[in-house]
Amino acid sequence: MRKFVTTSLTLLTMVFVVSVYAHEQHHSKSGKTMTVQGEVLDSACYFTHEARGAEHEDCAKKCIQKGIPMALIDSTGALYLLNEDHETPGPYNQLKNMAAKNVTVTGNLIEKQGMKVLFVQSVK
Ligand SMILES: [Cu+2]
Repeated sequence: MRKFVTTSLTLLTMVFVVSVYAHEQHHSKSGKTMTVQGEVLDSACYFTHEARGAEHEDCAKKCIQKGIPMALIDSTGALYLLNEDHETPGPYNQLKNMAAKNVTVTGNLIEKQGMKVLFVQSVK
């Protein structure tokens, strides 16, 4: 009986370790780490009337607080939708107070159907 319990526990541990490993692999395979320097935009005002910069800061803050998705635009005009990395939500939340500011964001970049999404891991 004791041997049965020990064997069962060992098997359970192995299953757990393998599934955790598979999960990690899934994460690292689905994108690439990238650092982007640019301005934090509220996507609603940028997409509808290209609003950005210091004059738009107050509006951008309100839009972002309402939950409108944030985007980052770099000096070449490339746009990245910003998203939360579930394992490190802090830096993404920090960006919500940085509307219209120039920031350096490092994260996991996933590109699908022509859309670039940066899962924020750190902010400078
Ligand atoms: Cu706005």
